[in-house]
Amino acid sequence: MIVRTLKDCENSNRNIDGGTWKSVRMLLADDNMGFSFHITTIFKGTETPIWYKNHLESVYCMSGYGEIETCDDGKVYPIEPGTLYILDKNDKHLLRATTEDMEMACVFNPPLNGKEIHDEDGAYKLNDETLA
Ligand code: 9YT
Repeated sequence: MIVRTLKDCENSNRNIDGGTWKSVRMLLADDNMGFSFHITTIFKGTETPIWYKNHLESVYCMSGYGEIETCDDGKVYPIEPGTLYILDKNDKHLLRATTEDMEMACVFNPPLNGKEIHDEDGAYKLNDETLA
C-alpha cells in the first residue's frame, strides 16, 4: 500500500515544468502498477502540440475550460469540468486552455518514469529518465 498527497508531490521532484503546462506525477513506473497517474495544469491562453506515439493517455478535466483538436481531421472538441478524452489511437492533437487554467487528471500506459518532457514531435520517449 502506498499513500501520497498532491501537496507532498508538488513540493518534490515529481513536479515537472513543461512550459505551457506543469505536471505533478503522483504515481510512476517504479510503483509497478502498469500505468502512471498525474495531476496536470494546462496554462490559460496556451496551445500545446502533443503526439504520444509511444503511450496511450486518458485525461479527465476537473476544472477550467479549453478544447482539443485532432490533427488528422481538424475536429475540435470542447473541454469543460467533467470531460474525459481518451487518446485510444495515439491521436496527434493540439490542446488549448482558453478562459482558465485547466486542471486535469491524466493516466498513461505504459507508465512514465518521471522526468519526461515533450520531444520535437510532442511525444515522450520510452525508457526516458527516472526521477533522481
Ligand atoms: C494533458 C496532457 O497530456 N498534458 C501534458 C502533460 C502530461 N499530462 C504529463 O506529462 O503529465
